[in-house]
Amino acid sequence: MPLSRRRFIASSLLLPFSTLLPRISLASPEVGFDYVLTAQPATLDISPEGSTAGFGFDGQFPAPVLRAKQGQKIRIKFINLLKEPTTIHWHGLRIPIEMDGVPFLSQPPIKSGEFYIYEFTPPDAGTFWYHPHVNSIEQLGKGLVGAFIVEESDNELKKLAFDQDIPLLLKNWHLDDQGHWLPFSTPRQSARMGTPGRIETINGLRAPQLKVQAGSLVRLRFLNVDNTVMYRIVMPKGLDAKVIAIDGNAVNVPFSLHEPWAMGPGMRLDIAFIAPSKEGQVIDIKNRQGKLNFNFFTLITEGKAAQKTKIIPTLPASVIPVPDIKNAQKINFTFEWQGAITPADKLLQGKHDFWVINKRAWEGMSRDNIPAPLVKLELGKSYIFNLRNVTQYHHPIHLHGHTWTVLKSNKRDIHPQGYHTDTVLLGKNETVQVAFVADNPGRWMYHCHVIEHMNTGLMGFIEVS
Ligand SMILES: [Cu+2]
Repeated sequence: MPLSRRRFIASSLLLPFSTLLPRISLASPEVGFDYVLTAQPATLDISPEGSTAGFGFDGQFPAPVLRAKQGQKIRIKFINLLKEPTTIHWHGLRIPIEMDGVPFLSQPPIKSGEFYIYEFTPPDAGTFWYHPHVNSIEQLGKGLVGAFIVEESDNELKKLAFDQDIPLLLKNWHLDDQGHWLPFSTPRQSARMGTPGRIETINGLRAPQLKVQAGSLVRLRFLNVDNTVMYRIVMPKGLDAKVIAIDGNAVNVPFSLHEPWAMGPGMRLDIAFIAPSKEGQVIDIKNRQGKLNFNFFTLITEGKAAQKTKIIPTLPASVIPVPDIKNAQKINFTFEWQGAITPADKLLQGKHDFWVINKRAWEGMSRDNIPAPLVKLELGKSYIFNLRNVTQYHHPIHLHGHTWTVLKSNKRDIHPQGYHTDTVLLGKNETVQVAFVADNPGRWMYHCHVIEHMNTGLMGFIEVS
């Protein structure tokens, strides 16, 4: 496996911490794959007073950080060692429908003991992630979430000259202090903001202290892999930190964060900064909850700064197709609440439809029963989606297989103008306009990434042909 080996060496130079090391999967000595990956039961050490039987990719949390190269094919043999069917969806990647990992729509569910070969060429460099699209509440909730990094070309990487590249998986676990699972979902909460977990972690650690080299150029890749929780990232004043990418896509001009940055489930944020040049400096990264900032994790500088002065680079420009705004067809989508909360405080059992897209709740699907798409789009044409949230709750709306250009909102200025995303966060009563070229043929899931909302109606698919 020459490719994996090379990747391992290159990456380990960037990541000096054992908890952050990408682990190359070697479940079996197979040739011809960049990764061999399993989903399997795992023992999780998240709670302070006891461990937990959960799930893990390769039986571990955090999951292996998978690294691909922009424009280069990657082959992953994925083996299902769970006792139930699963798949992997590669969130944010513009890849063919057969590789999208949605059961029935893009592939048969992978049964227990079976494998599936995922093989694709990622067109965009950036921070993406991977997770099942089967029994999502439990499979994601119990630990099947991981970072998928598409690296820039070697030439570009050299120019960017990051000294450290640190993926940060943000996840809130439905666990008590003794390690017992708590309900992932209750009807009462599903019909509102969703059911939050109790234990907050970064890469599976509670309020960790991470070391960074003094004076080094650091790339932090925040990934909200939680089922429910919204994070608002606050960078410390006095640190020269800049946003270089939003939801996996490079921004044209890196910018400083003056306000907390809201990240709903599924969203990502890349921040670059130059670490203070003195040893032992403490950098607190905070999460805003309500009106207060809480410590999320701490970076501590170590070692001696190199002589050379660093600058924060701009990532290579996005290659997302540019929509033809003037001739684009406009389509309205209204995300709405439709009541019917019975029984109010019992565990979620049976099917509840609390949410609708254009008056329709997702009915679920099987091999022999695939519902109609929300809309059919013409391959190659440009579209403007008018995303209307007429509820009192936030919804991070995610489209598979395509990347949107964000045009405007009725509530806020869009900054940066025309940024790209696969998951747009709609605030309460907010309407956001996004545009894109429907250039990827297939049936693409289109849903809220608050998993409970998606499970209780806020899901559908679009067909591009
Ligand atoms: Cu939602």
